[in-house]
Amino acid sequence: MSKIFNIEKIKYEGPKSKNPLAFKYYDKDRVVMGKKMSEHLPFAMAWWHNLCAEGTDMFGRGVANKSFGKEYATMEHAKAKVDAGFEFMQKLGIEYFCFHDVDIVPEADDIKETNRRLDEISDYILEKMKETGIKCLWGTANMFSNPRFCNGAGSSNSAEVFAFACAQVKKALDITVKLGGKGYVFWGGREGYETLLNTDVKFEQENIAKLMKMAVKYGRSIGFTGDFYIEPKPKEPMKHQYDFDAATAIGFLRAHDLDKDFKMNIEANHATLAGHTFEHDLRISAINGMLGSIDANQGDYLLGWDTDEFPFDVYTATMCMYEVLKAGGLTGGFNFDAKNRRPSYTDEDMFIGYILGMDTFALGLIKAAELIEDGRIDEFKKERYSSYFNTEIGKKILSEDATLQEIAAYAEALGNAKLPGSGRQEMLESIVNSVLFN
Ligand code: XUL
Ligand code: CO
Repeated sequence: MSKIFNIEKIKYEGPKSKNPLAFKYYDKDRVVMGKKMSEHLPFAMAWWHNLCAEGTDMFGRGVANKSFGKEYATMEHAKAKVDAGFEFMQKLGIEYFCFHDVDIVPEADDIKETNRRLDEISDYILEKMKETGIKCLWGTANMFSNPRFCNGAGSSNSAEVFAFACAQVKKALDITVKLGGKGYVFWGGREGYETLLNTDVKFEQENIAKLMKMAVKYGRSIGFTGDFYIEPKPKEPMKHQYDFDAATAIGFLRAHDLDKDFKMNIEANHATLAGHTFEHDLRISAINGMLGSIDANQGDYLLGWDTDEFPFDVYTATMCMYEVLKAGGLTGGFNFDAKNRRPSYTDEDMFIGYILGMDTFALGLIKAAELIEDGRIDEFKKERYSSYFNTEIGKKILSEDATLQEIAAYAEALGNAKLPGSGRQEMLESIVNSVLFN
């Protein structure tokens, strides 16, 4: 193994360990509800945050050094990132990675040269994948950084820019297929608007659907059998983004006949920006048969933007894993779309961030399984709707031939209704606490 990071392989040492460079809960072979933790939790490294982002923000330049000993924006640097990334994943026991096209090579002025670089680097990545057994979870095209995408990609007002979006999606699909990626993501980075005064929403949405349809057709023609994903986000960078949340994205996919090829990639911090909980968007995806993959991170309730923090909140991770277990698992995985805080700029911090994230989800998995095995929440929920199954009027309502008049006549004959059973929210919350902190 190369030696870019002066850090040993991270081991499981158990909850009592005080070693910051050890897992406290993620014990990959531990069996939970009949499956190994590593099977429940296919973790992925996000190329962009981990190997590219240096902590630049609106007020200051980077603090972390991600040169890995090479000159930035060169192919030597791109290869050093591959070396660093694979060493990092091996040392943490992470089996997957996710990438944007421009995370893996510096973008050239001419797209033909960018594509040549992508061919070169993907050969190099493929070698590393064969050597290590590490796989690609999903790929995507970054269609939000280049100034040409200032008005969006598929939603751009410029037909020429739309053509460049097609070229990028085509190449990103080629590379994803070459690397055996399980999925392909569309995060509509600038697919939205700043003001309705200059925007034809219907036209823009139809064009996005057109781009996605062409991508599906092309992807299937080159042998991509995985899922396409929409990653909903309500705002940032645009004031309003079209893939606002899971419900909106699912409606869009159905309206454009794309729902057979697409699923959701739900990001925790995007759900909270939309005014939902993470588990809400997971549930909405799951009940529509569209829970595909997860971008595992967390936001900050005091800040109104996408802070992409490493997940630390065990309550939320437990609720997430409860949804995932109930849905029978993910077809995708858990991609840490997360970055260290700007002042945490050392190599050690990179590892500690992933250890925190992996441990938080491992703990969430253990606790969600306990909640399910405890059974009180499921039992309560079942009982709560029981009047539909154990009363005549309930059965009538659920029957195929129910009519409004007949059911209304039942209510009129009764004159008044009893209050529905108590929601017992506090009791349920107390069950969650007792399972979490037994
Ligand atoms: C941005 C975001 C992206 C997508 C991939 O908020 O989440 O990094 O995950 O384009
Ligand atoms: Co994301």
